[in-house]
Amino acid sequence: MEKLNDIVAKFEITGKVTDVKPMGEGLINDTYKVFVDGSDKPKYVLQCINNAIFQDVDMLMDNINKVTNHIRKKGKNTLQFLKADAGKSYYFDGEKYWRVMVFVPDSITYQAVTPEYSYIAGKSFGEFESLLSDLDEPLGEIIPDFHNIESRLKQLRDAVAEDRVGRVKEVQYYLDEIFKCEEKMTLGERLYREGKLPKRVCHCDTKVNNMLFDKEGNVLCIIDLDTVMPSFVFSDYGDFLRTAANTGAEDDPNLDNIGFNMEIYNAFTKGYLEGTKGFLLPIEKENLPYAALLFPYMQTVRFLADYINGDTYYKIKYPEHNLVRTKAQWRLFEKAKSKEKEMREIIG
Ligand code: GN1
Ligand code: MG
Repeated sequence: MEKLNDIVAKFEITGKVTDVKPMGEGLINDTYKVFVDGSDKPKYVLQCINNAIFQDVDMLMDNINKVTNHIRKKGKNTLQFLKADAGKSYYFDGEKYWRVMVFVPDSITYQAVTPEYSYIAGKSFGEFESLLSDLDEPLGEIIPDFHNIESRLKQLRDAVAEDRVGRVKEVQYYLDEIFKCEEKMTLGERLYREGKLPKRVCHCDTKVNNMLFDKEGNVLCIIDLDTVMPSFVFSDYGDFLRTAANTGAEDDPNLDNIGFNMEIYNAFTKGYLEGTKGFLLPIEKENLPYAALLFPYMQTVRFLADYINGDTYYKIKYPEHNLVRTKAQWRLFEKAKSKEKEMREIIG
C-alpha cells in the first residue's frame, strides 16, 4: 500500500503534507487528519472508504456531490471534497478507495451533548432535511433497505439460521425479546406500504458525533454524508436521540449507566419541530416517539446480527464488543419504552 502522505498528494491539495494522524470514532471508514507545512492545525481529512459496505464508490461520491452542491448553492456550510488526479472525487490505489475533504477549522465534535446543544442539533437536522427537500436529482440508494426494520429483522433471522460461529445459544434471551416487539416496531414500513408515510432525503446517520460545533455551540456543518438517501424522517430524529439521550455510551459495559434523558428529548424535539415545520406531516409528527424507540431497537438488531455473523460489519475493539453493544442498545430501548407515554404527551 502507498504511504498515506503519498495518497493525500494525489489530490488537488495546496502545501506539502507533513503528517497524517488517525482521527474520530467511526465504526465504518478509517479517518485521518492531514497536516501540511506551515500550520500546526489540520488542513484536510483523509478517509479510506469501507468498500465492503460502500461497494459502488462512484454512486457514493455522486450522491455526496449532489447533496453538498445543493447545500452550498443555498449558501450553507457543508463538506468540501477535493478532486484526485484522475478528476474523480476519490482515488483508487489498486486496493483501497480514498477521499480527501477540507478540515473544518475550529470545529469540535462531541460524544455527548447538553439540552441546549440538542435543541440546536434538532433545528440543524430539521433544516438539513428541509434544505434537501427540493433536491430534484435523485440519489442512489447506497445501502438498499438501510433503515428498513423488516429487512434488518430478516437479516437477523438469516444470521440465526446460519449460526456460522455458534453464538446463537448464548443470545437466545435477546432474540426472544426482539421478536416479541416485532409487530409494534415494524409500524413504519406498514404505514409506508399503506401510502400514509413518505420517504424524504434524510441523513441516516445523525449520531451526535456527526455534527461539527463551534465553541459557542452553533452547528458549523453536518458531516458523514455517506448514507444520505431517501428514508422516513424517523431515521434522523431517532438516531440522534439514540446517541444523545443515552446517559451511557453506545457500547457501555455497565448497563446501569444507561438511561433515556427526557431533557435531551424535549430540547431536541423542540428544535426538530421548528426546523421541519415547513414540511412535516401530522403522521410523521405523531410517530416521533415511535422513532425514538425504533432506533435503539434497530441498532440492537444490527449489532446482534453482526455478533452472530462473527463480526464482519462493524469495527470491534475486543471479541465481545458487538455483544456488549447489543446489550447496551437493548437496555436503551427498554429505557426509552418506559418513557413512551411521556414522549407522546410532549408531542401532543
Ligand atoms: C455506523 O460510521 P459510523 O460509526 O458513523 C453505521 C450506522 C450505525 C452506527 C452505530 C454505514 O456509523 O448506521 O448507526 O455505526 N453506518 C453504516 O454506531 O452502517
Ligand atoms: Mg460517523
